[in-house]
Amino acid sequence: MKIKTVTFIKSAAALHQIPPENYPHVAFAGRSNVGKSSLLNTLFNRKKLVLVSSTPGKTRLLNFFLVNEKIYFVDLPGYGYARVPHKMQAQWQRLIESYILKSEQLRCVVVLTDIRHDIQRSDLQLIEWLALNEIDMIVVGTKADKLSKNKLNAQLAQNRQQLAKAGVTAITPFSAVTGVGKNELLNSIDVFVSD
Ligand SMILES: Nc1nc2c(ncn2[C@@H]2O[C@H](COP(=O)(O)OP(=O)(O)O)[C@@H](O)[C@H]2O)c(=O)[nH]1
Ligand SMILES: [Mg+2]
Repeated sequence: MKIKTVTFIKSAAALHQIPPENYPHVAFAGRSNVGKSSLLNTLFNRKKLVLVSSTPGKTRLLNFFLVNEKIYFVDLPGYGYARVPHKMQAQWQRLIESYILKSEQLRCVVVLTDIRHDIQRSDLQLIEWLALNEIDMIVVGTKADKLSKNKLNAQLAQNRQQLAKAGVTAITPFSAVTGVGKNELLNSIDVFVSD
């Protein structure tokens, strides 16, 4: 798919604030600082539509971007902030979980992991939870430009092994700096939103 237009529509702090139109949704999830805002800006061909935050944990809302006037890209709050109180974490988690489980518009969740490392426990928890609930997902390894080709391939093999245990067969390397993986990701998304 090609992204021709994108408009920020609104932020939702509760399920009843989610835009009501009957458009398919694609949600983006990842730990804080994984590069989610940068990835979205890259997909959108916009430098600053999505705030690249130097203060992890600031976005606590579901942000809705209308793409090509017919698909919602949903920027979910990042998870795993060290500095956020447990109670708040639980509250965000409830909102995200109920959105993912209850939304009739959600077609798939794009899960972002940092390609420089093994897949973290919190990432695996999310991936296993999505698999358990039969939610389709696309796993992306961000910041691919930060590894040499050899290291990237080694880490991809390692990550694929980890993901296989959760029944996931693919991970797409992505870089907001070089644009690698952009078209592949958009094509994967297209499979879920066009029917
Ligand atoms: N080298 C490199 N840095 C990135 C990439 N994506 C994000 N970053 C950097 O990682 C930090 C966090 O990025 P951000 O998009 O705000 O992450 P978010 O918290 O998941 O939304 C910022 O300093 C970005 O410039 C990437 O693909 N390559
Ligand atoms: Mg962000």
